Amino acid sequence: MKRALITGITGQDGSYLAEFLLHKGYRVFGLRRRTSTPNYTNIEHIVDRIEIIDGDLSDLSSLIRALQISDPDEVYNLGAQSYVETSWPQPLLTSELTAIGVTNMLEAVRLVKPTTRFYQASSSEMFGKVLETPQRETTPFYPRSPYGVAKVYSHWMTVNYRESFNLFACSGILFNHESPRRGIEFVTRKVTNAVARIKLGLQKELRMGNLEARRDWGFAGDYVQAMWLMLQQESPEDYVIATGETHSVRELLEVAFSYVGLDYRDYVVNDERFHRPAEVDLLLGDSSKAKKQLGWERKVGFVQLIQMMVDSDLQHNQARLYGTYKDQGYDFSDPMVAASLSD
Ligand code: NDP
Ligand code: GDR
Repeated sequence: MKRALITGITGQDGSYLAEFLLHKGYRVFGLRRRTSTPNYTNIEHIVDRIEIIDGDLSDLSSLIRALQISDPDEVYNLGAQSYVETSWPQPLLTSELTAIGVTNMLEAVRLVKPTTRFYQASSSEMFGKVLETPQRETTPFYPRSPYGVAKVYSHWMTVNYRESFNLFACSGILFNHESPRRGIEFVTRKVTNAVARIKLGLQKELRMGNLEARRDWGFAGDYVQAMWLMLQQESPEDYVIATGETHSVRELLEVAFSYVGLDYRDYVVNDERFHRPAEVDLLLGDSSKAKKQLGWERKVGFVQLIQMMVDSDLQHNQARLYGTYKDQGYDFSDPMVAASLSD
């Protein structure tokens, strides 16, 4: 039985990857940082099948301990301060976790078990102000946020540990990938959640930033398979993982609102607070290397992805609404009540 240690297990990708590895028969260990209230929403359905180890990317000794306990064949380093917008007001924390945290993890692997295969979650944000379109493995980096800068550092540290210490270390340069488990502040989930709430009468408007930014959006469930494939190769390399399609935030709004029969122009309000000090205008990835060498291809398309997320947010918000009505004493066994609330 192969053993894997995942950092960022409670996040979007960590939860999909854990499911994927369990399905492959792995023994899965997950590093989680202590929080005052447990944050297991994404993993509650599998938490009894994974082994949780307390630790923090900023604490090398806790990572060494996690490596000793899990004794992994593969480490997937997904933990990070991953929200680009937060990286401006909190640049030092972002550097501490998203940059130095990776060196801590690489050091822990080198010191405890250097034969471990290591995956680093690199990002299309490293391309930033793009110097070539579509972006591929050889496109130069020009990050546009403290987050992007931190990811460039950690990307090159991973390459450096591969070349200096002969670690089997790979960086996956993943373009935006989303799912119903996406954090609520990221643009896709912010939109699909608002669409559901507006449809259900829980929200009146949606305040947004730059609608012209373009992203290459894929489904997280497809992308975690690519992470695993990278660690199954004969030699460690870096790969771009993307759909090869780009859409604007405005197109995202059109798809999400029209799915429930609404026009986004009736609800969206421009709000300066959501405009960034420096923007990444256009991302479009070329993942032909991954297709050729890993045999990887995305399965879920853009419209299908957004509709899946709207459906899921409708369900969540409806359940919450029903809960509220229940607390107020509504009788759901009465078909008239159920029908009036489900419209
Ligand atoms: P999430 O924000 O959903 O998850 C981040 C995870 O990191 C959470 O489990 C979080 O724990 C954990 N974490 C944060 N700080 C620490 C810390 N100090 N010590 C240990 N764990 C910590 O991100 P995603 O799942 O979307 O992304 C996974 C990785 O991939 C990240 O590194 C991200 O930067 C990168 N990436 C993501 C892309 C995307 O489109 N999703 C694209 C390219 C790269 P907690 O729950 O406690 O906050
Ligand atoms: P991004 O994702 O910064 O690409 O980073 P995000 O969804 O936050 O933004 C995408 C684009 O949408 C524009 N935008 C808004 N964004 C947010 N969050 N809220 C808004 O109201 C809004 N209005 C417009 C943004 O300006 C931006 O252009 C994600 C993260 O997962 C990173 O960790 C990862 O590395 C990259 O994707 C690839």
